[in-house]
Amino acid sequence: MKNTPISKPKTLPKKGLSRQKIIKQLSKRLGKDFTYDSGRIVGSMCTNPNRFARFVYAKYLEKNLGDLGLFPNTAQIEKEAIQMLGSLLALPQAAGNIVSGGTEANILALWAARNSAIPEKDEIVLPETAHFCFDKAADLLRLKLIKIRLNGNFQVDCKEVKNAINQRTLAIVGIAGTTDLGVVDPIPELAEIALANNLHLHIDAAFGGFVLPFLKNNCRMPNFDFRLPGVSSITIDPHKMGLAPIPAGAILFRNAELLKKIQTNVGYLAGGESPQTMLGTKPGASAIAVWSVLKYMGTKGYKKVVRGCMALTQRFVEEIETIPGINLVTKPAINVIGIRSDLLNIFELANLLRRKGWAVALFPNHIRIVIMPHIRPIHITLMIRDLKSIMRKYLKKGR
Ligand code: 0PR
Repeated sequence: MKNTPISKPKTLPKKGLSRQKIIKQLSKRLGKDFTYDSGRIVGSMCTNPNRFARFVYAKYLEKNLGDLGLFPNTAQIEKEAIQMLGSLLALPQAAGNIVSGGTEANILALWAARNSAIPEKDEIVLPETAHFCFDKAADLLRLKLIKIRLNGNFQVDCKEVKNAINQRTLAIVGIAGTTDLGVVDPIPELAEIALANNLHLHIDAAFGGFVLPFLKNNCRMPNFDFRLPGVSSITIDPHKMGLAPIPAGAILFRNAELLKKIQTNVGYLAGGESPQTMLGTKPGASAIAVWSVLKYMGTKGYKKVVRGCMALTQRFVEEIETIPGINLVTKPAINVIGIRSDLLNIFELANLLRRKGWAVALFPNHIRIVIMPHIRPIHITLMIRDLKSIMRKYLKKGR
């Protein structure tokens, strides 16, 4: 944004330009954006979409999941994509939709929870680390967010969750892979609280959903999915670690009744009833690309990707621990790393890294690094070299 020169508003050209001219303009201008291939995007939760998924996406651009009468087979593909994601989350018969991303999925989850409860219930109990899309959801749905502080492990404090529950509580949210540090909340405990209080428990696994099931020590990790009877819905984003092209999120509900709570049946379209949720016209290509990338990668493929990211995460972490002046916020559970400093202001550190060409994410007290599949060992080597040089210079100056 900073680099965009102030220019006159553009008007629609009278005569269309040639393709060649347009492509030239686009390459010149868009070529200045960051690219995943460069390895310089080290703070984002997205990555280069899988090449085959891109091909499939481009092939089926005309498909519209807003008109199921015209595209019943696309609807079936979407359903199967949800079933495959359901099988990953221990409930192949889950109901749900491929949507535009985690934001839409989380909004749909709270919308369904609200429509399933009595009107007096309007409070959502959630960790203070919840993604800002929950603030949007609360605003849209006129819900009140009760943000709960964290325990010493950066997870939501379950005692505080219990204390916050009252007659107006509508739902609880737990996060499997927080935006800031990739932390997994104590979801089995949240599930028990939800069951005991008859509340909807929504799990935001937008990022962690495609990581946690594929970790080496996965069997030793607490469950976060539909294996826990208290879990009512889960967000999982194929356009993050699932390698699908943007836009692709998914919302999964334990049963079709929950999904029905937010469906509108459009009756006037060819082929009769067409159930829709938030969107009307909806990209079928996204759902088809998700279906394809799931089939193409299989659990074996995702395991390989996740384990590759985790090996690099481990290497990065070990290197960070040797650099004077900076520390890890906490030992990362997944491929999201928080770096903090007691010496150097974190904004300054982020700026210095940005000046060296690294696009990191900046939180109030730490820098977030996400080791996505486009990060190669050489990128780790280069980033560590720059971090060392920044800290060396700073420590020298300070003395
Ligand atoms: N839930 C969690 C846990 C998330 O981390 C995010 C996004 C969402 C929901 C919302 O997902 P959508 O952005 O798909 O609607 N987390 C990323 C973040 O805030 C989004 C992102 C991704 C931002 C790539 C920048 C970027 O380059 O970091």
